[in-house]
Amino acid sequence: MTQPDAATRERITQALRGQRIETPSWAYANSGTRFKVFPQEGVPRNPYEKIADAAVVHRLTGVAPTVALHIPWDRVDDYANLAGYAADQGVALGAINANVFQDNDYKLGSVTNPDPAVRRKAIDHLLDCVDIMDATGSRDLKLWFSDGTNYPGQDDFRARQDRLAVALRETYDRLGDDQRMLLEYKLFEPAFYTTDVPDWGTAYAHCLELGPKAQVVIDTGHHAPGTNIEFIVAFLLRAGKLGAFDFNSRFYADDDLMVGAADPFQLFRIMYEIVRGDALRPEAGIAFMLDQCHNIEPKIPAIIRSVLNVQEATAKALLVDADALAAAQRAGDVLGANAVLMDAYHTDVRPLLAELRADLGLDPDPMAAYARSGYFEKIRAERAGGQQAGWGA
Ligand code: RM4
Ligand code: MN
Repeated sequence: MTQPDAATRERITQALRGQRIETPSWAYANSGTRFKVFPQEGVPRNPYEKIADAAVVHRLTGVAPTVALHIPWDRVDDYANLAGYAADQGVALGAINANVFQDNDYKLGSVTNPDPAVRRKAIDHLLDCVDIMDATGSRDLKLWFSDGTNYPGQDDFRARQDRLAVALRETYDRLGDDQRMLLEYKLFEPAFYTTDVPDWGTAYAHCLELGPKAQVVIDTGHHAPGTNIEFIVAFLLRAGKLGAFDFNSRFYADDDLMVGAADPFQLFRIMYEIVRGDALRPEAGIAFMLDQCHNIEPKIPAIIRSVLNVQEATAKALLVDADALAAAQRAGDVLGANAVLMDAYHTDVRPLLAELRADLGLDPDPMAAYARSGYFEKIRAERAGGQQAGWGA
């Protein structure tokens, strides 16, 4: 396919200008596998420094104006002050991610734990997170539960679903009018036999029961190999129950690698369903978030690259000739319809994106701009000493 004509370019750049991608505070911090965490130089030592890094990503890409927090990793005394600092840096605080998976009490689960005292503690944390949202002005509470069992007979599936429903209901009822609950699912890990919210169907059923403020989050790394994620996107969008993405890519399990690295074609197919459902506009209410860990690669450039990967997949999805595709589908032209999609996918959108950035007053090449900026040299010097942030702080 040749480069798109002027009218198409205008339509696409218009849509891309409005695109918003949220970066996760924890991606700026140290992370690793269960075998080893390799610390990096210049890593933030507190939530303020994570936000400073996120602001650099936004300044260079122009499309990453919010940063998600994880509680307690990003606990501070004064959340309004943190929000004010973010605003000074040119970004805002995004989703609040609850964490009920890192306390000794949660060995047998958090909100589905057989012990009512542990369940109470877990629910109280979820309610605390809503208090934090009130202070930060965040719209979304993101819930991921590691709850599940390792052995047949270990606990009662049905009782655990009941406990989950009770916890979700209490939290849901605490939400303000403009706040939402985003329920994430994950096939397995750390529980290996059953997980209490293992798939989109389970998350969807709970969200449906809860009401309009509850929606499903699709973390792209949380499926069995070969799962057709774009079908899930289409289904949930049609049902009005898709709330957000946690983007990342995976070769094997929940690898949390850079989105678009393992399978850019899958990312394109996902973004095509978003465009097809007219859900790219921020007003459509879908939060496009990254949920990644940069264990061996430098973190800020990896996050910039990830944002660019989402942008490229989106540009290609926007390039799909909707009329030609619909005509081929109506005519039962299998090969023709497939060719329309593949033409868009094979188009090199990098020149168009470079032009768009120039139009927005940005450097056309954010990766090169970051390398030239001297920011890494600055944080390497400034952040020597102290305790680097990671999955425990
Ligand atoms: C989970 C899930 C959550 C993320 C944590 C760190 O697997 O993806 O979204 O916050 O990991
Ligand atoms: Mn996730």
